[in-house]
Amino acid sequence: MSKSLPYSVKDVHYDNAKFRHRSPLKVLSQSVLTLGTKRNCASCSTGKFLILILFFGVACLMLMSKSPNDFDEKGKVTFVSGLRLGRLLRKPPRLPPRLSPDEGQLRANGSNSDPKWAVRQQSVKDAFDYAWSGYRKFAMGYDELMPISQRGVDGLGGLGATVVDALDTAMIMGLDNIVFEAGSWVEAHLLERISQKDQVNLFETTIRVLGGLLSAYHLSGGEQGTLNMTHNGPKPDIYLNVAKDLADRLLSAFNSSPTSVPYSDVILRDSTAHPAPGGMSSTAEVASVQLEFNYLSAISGDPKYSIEAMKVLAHIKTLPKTEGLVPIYISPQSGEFVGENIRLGSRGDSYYEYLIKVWLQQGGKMNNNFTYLHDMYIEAMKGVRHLLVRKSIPKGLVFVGELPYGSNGEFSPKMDHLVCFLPGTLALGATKGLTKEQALKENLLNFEDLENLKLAEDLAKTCFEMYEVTATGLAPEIAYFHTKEYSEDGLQGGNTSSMYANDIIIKHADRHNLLRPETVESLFVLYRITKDTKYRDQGWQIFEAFEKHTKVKSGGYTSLDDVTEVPPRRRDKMETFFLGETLKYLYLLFGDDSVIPLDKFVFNTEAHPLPIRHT
Ligand code: DMJ
Repeated sequence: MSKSLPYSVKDVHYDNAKFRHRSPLKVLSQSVLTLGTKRNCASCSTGKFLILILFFGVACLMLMSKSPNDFDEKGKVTFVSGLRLGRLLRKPPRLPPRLSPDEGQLRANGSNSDPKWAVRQQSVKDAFDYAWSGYRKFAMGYDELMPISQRGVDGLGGLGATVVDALDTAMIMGLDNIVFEAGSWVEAHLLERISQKDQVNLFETTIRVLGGLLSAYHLSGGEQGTLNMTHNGPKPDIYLNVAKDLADRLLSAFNSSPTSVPYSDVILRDSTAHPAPGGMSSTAEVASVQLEFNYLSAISGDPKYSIEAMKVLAHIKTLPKTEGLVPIYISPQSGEFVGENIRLGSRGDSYYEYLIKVWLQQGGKMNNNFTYLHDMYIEAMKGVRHLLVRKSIPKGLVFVGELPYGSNGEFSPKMDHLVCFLPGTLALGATKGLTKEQALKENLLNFEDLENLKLAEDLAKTCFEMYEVTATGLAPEIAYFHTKEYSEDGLQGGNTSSMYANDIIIKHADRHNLLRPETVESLFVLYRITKDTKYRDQGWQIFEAFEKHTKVKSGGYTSLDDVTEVPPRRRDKMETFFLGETLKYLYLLFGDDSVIPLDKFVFNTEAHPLPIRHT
């Protein structure tokens, strides 16, 4: 194992001492001391006289001056000198760190007013329209479009997953015709499908179909029309009824298991459930259904969904962990983690995402029933910084690796594209959806938050470079990073003109791109939080690469086999998350911050926004 210093020690750029506020009393006593030591004057009579005058003046100020804060509860001004003295002696609050120079610049740019972003946002909307038209033409009602073969395929159990995943994106984009088509399909077919279909995966069905229905409910005016982004398609209650029917069947995954860890698969038609073939459930899967089940309980008035889902997190809280990090498998039979494989890529990722998002969903307060989730998240992120974060050579990209054999085994410098959700989650967890500027101004960021925010920005850069480094400008599914301990002869990032070509290693088996959203998701969150327009520029570059290499002439967009060659070999699949997530995040990235604000909504792991409960 590498002996290099952990990220948190090596890369702290925040010197908290420089933000510390000094009290007037401290200033005075320090001045006296300085006077005494430097000029040896305190013993002479003039010196003593000056000090006396100084003390007298300060005492007068304390007794006589008043400020707008000196009001009692009834609005009367108070003149209790003890209070003022107390205030002077009290440990002063830490002043917000000074903004980095580029932030002043960012404000001056007024990036939201630049019309080019409206034009770019329209291009994303056109791309969504194009993707939907291809799907509707060749695959309406199937889970996914195979754009090259021009037909549909049911890869997710046959619930028309693209229709439901795409629905709220169409609402957000104001594409009323698509809302009408997708909504009408849901109303006409989905209940029947749910009652007839066989096996589905609990997690995939929850995040894509249930999550999509719940967002559609909210955005179409559910909850007494608190928000209504569309006037087309069915009434909100239609979505709610379908969601309840689906969730009632999915609950069998929880009820059939002997522990609070649910089985991974459900047979919809008879509401039975069983474990995955190997017997294990994925940690990310069982811990990433809570946002959806909680919201369903809130709007249906039936607590059973939330109760079952939250039992999983309460149970995981009691299990042993490695600095907050958990193995990627968990047994529904024993309720214990299985194996030692720790990673933030597949099967691990959204466990960490939901810890902080469920806490935020429940109002983001300390000292309530959900605080344990925040604590678990903070501990896990410390663990990530200590055990999983390294820098590549020669150019020093910060990346998150894996511990396939636990913390005593060898470190693997492998990073799935899936890990690129992490920059966004880290930034969100740090500011709780406020802008960085606002959070700094209000002195809301503690040391952990600042470290996590810094890591978020570093990792977002790495995720972007995973695109920038290839010949197509699109990221591979998995990248390895060149370190002192690890290199692979004959393999590098693909594009020799990139300054990171030697830092990033792309193996032959990992060169595909599935139109995944994680990097643009993080660019969107980081843009909203930092207001740094570089995230928009990067998002635009990625969008252009999708347009250039994945658009299919006859309709839709396709996954690729190899991002390192031009033209790239193509696969024949348009994943549902391209419409549900990738294009939604790009659209929001180029648009106005007031649309789905991050302090009022949490996005589930499939990018379906659910409102935060403000109680
Ligand atoms: C999505 O289905 C979800 O984001 C999930 O959490 C992981 N990956 C895919 C998209 O890449």
